Amino acid sequence: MQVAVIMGSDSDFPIAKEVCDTLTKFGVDFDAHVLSAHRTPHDLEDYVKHCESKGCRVFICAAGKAAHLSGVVASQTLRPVIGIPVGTSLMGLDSLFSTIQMPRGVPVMTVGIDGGTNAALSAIQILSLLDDKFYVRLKEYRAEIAASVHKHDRFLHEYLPGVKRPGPK
Ligand code: RP5
Repeated sequence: MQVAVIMGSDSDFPIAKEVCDTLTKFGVDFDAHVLSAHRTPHDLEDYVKHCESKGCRVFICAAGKAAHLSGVVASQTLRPVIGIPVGTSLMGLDSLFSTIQMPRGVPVMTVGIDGGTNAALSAIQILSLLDDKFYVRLKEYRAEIAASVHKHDRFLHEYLPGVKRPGPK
């Protein structure tokens, strides 16, 4: 297992699914579970130990509200932990602050609110340090997203022929 994906509740699944879909697309070997820092603390601890024994390189944790999941996982491993604040309530600001504001010494790398895809990509960037295959796939992905922007730009100008393309004045 290269990456462990943990969500604090099944209600976080839409965001965790983004993570899992992206990891699948890049051919990452991962495992995913619903485990709560508050509701199943002992199971969470056991699972982090299990992941370490399986050689897990990166943890991705998605949680909302008083989002302590990433921080609790980070307290139990030296592997990088990527936190996703889920926008469950208060526009996600409660989750964002709970995830990002870690005490000195126990970092959590935090992506934007509901940033499932970017969390997966960050994990893949970490894995690319160990395996060039992921570096190559990331390069292809950047080319794909640039092509998609160009396609939409062409569409806009076909749809609105009067709109001038930005260019030198
Ligand atoms: C957090 O509380 C979970 O990560 C979830 O985002 C939020 C709400 O959980 P549920 O009440 O939907 O189970 O622990």
